Amino acid sequence: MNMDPPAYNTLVLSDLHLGAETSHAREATCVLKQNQFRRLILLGDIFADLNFARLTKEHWKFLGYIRKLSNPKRNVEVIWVEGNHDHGLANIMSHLVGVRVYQEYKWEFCGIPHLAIHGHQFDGFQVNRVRLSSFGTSFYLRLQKLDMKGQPIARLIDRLNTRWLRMSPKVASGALSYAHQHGATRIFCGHTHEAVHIERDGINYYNAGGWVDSRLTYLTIDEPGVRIHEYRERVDDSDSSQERGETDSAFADFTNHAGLLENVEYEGVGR
Ligand SMILES: [Mn+2]
Repeated sequence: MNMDPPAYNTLVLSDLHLGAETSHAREATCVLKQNQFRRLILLGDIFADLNFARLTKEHWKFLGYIRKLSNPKRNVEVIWVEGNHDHGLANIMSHLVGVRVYQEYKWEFCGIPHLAIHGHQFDGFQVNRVRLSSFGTSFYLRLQKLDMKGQPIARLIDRLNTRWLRMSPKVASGALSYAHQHGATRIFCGHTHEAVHIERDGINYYNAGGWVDSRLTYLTIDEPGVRIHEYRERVDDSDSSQERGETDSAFADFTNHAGLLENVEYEGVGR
């Protein structure tokens, strides 16, 4: 049909903030469909909060695709690392999309110890003042939405952006120290929504960025190394319907196609 998409060992994606109006769920689903990988790490804040009523059709489609990938026949290991926004998700996720949820995830690849952790652990503000800061985040996400509608509020957003990004070096430095303490040579975070790579004393820190800002990014890990990718829309990806009214049918699709039928299918496989 068409050429095989690039095959990676691991793909890392974070901060999709499903349920937020600024979430680029459709684009994230495209990335998963257009690439091949043996392991997928959802590195936290995939949900903006646990209010499922806010999920749109595209948001359910993303979850449906995760569920599909977690089918053992696919031979993809799907790992969900909890963030500050999807904190407390473990039970729901393991049932809803059939993936395991971790606080942090350690693995080895090419003899290199890897560690994935969302990153809010290294942001003093978040840890000490959880409620205030999650309010701050939803406020920030709402402002971005206003910006998308072209309201004259861009200056305030710029100032908030600068503030938000100030947290990025803090998370980077906390993560690098944490990696050092825990014997990891590569550490992967999200949380800051800014994709970066920083090397310090032989330890590499990578941030996967996010899916709510103008830059949509993800990481891949392979034998040659780690790469930061920026998602760019292909012409044939576009499908602008994102109406909340379609949520019910998207939910039905999710339970029918991604859920029950596949369970029945793979129960019969081992015989
Ligand atoms: Mn976060």
